[in-house]
Order: sequence, then structure tokens, then C-alpha cells
Amino acid sequence: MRLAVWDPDEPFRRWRDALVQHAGELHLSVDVIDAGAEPDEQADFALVWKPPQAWLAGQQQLRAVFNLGAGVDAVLPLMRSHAPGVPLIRLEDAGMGRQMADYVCEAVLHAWRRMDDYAALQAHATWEPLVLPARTGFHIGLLGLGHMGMAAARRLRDLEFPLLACTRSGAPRAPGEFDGPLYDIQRLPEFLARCRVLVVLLPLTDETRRLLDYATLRQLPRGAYLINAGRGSVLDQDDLADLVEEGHLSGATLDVFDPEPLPAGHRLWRMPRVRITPHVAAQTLVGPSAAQVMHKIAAIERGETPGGVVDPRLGY
Ligand code: NDP
Ligand code: OXD
Repeated sequence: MRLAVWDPDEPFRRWRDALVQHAGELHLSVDVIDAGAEPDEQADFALVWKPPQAWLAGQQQLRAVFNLGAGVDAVLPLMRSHAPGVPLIRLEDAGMGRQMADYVCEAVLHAWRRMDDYAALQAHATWEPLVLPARTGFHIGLLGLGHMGMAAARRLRDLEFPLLACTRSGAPRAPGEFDGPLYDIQRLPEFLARCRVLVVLLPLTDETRRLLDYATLRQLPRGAYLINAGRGSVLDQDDLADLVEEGHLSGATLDVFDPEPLPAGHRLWRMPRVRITPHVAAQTLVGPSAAQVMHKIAAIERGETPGGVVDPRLGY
């Protein structure tokens, strides 16, 4: 059985060593994808982040493709055109949830403790204690409550903020896992109207692309704060910048952009109430990801369907 790996950001040997370590009973050879190889270099499984199109098109015996991340928006179009019918399987947490919870909690506390207001006062050497909003009324809304959203929700619950969430289905993935109000996407305006902080942890799909434009973001209460660590194209960056400039939004912490990197000339870079990180909220960890992929290959070998199989119609 052959597993082919394509990760432009990580030395191949790190993946090979980790995959071999977790192979257990599986007899697997692990190879790096060679974009120029003869078409007869066939693989049974692939572990990829945006693989070369020509390589994917030449594969005839793939049983599954594993995406080296949670979001599949970059690889799904390639799968549709070059490997239709081959299951695409995404990472489920694999150590990213903890990182995402750190990222989101830091940004929520930054907003709650009014750190942007203090930065503005500091710029004028002004010593002025500000009123701290009551924690019990500081509602945090999670738009997207999958692996990333739930990891953030669990940690925010420990911080005792009141939580609410909105998802496509409005149904919890596991009974009792989220005890706040849960809205389906048809009730987005009602949900937004209650959020002091909006945390966006959505996948990029046909339905979520530009979901958050000026009119939609305007439904947040005046002074609300926005955190986006899902995908940049889920919101309209210029509309967001307008709403911060107009004071309707008090600020934003943004990890994802359209395009990436965010162009140097974009005004978001120069807005004091906007904090920018370069898509680092939760990074793929080689060890836990290799363990998860091997676990899923073992499940496929037993004839089972592993978790994380992407529904191509929904796009996530
Ligand atoms: P999941 O698939 O586990 O969860 C996705 C969530 O989004 C679900 O709650 C789903 O609803 C909801 N959703 C999907 N479509 C819609 C819609 N049209 N309207 C409202 N809600 C919707 O994904 P993860 O939590 O693992 O990851 C989410 C995204 O986070 C990834 O796709 C990726 O883009 C991003 N990400 C970013 C990282 C970073 O470093 N910045 C790192 C990791 C992930 P339902 O429950 O009904 O299915
Ligand atoms: C992911 C990401 O989707 O890193 O995993 O953005």
C-alpha cells in the first residue's frame, strides 16, 4: 500500500517519520509526491495540502485523499475536477482546537478589557480608568460550532462568558455538548443582534462566501467586536473596514484574509482597532495529524467509514 505526501511547508522526512511511527500493523510505504513522475507512480492514499493538479489527474487507484488541514476550500475544486468520487477526508481537530481556543480567548479578553481604548488613551499619555462591561451581559456569539468552534466554546465557558451559537443546521453535533442558545443560519439576524463579540469559525463554501457583508455585519449591536479565524472570503473586508471606521464595530482581530497575504496597501493594516495575524490561529501539527490519518486508514482497511469525510455538496 502506498501513501503519497505533498506538503510544501514541512520537510517530507518529518511526515514520513511520524506516519511510520503510527503505522501499527499497516504495511505502508510513504513517499513524497513527485510532480514530474511517470503516470505509473500510483498511490492508494494521499496526504496533501493543495496538491499539483497533474499529479492528481494521473492517479487511478486512490482510495482516499487526506487534507492536511480542517478547511478543504483549496483542495475541493481540484478533487471535483480531477478525482471525482474519491473521498476527501479532513483533519478533525488533531491538536488545532487547543490553539484555536487560545487565539479566540485572547481576542475576547482583549475586547472585553477594552484594550484598544486603553491603547488610544496611551497614545495621548492619558491615565483614565474605563468602565468594564459586566461579564454576565457580554455575550459571545460563535458563528460555526464544529471542531474549532466547540474548542473555543469550551474554553470561553471556563471564562464564564455567556455563549450563543449559529450553525447551518442549528443542531448540536453531540447531545448536550453546547448548553447556550443555538440558532440555525435562517435566524442569523436574530443571532447577530445579541452578540457583543462575533467569533467566525466557518468553512468557506458556496453558502458562506461573502456571508458577512455591510448589511449583515450592521445587524451586530453598535460597539460589537469581530474575530475571524475561519476563512477570509466569508466576510467582505472593505465593508468590515467601513464599519470599524464608522464606529459601528469597536474593532476586529483577523487571522484570515482574501487574498493571503493581505496586500501591503490594504487599509486594514493601518487601522489601530484592527489586529492582524498571518493565518496562524491554529496550525497543523505533524504528530497528532499523522496519528489521526493512520487511525483513519486503519478504519478504511477494516471496511469502516472514518470521521471527517467531506460532503462535496455542502463543501465541508
Ligand atoms: P467543522 O466542519 O467541524 O465545523 C464547521 C461549522 O460551520 C459547523 O458548525 C457547521 O454547521 C458550520 N457551517 C457550515 N456551513 C455553514 C453555513 N452556511 N452557515 C452557518 N454555519 C455553517 O469545521 P472546523 O470547526 O474543524 O473548522 C472550521 C473552519 O475553520 C475550517 O473550515 C477552516 O476554514 C477554519 N480553520 C482555520 C484555521 C486557522 O488557523 N485560521 C485552522 C483550522 C481551521 P453544522 O454544525 O450545521 O454542520
Ligand atoms: C486549516 C487551516 O484549515 O490551517 O486547517 O486554516
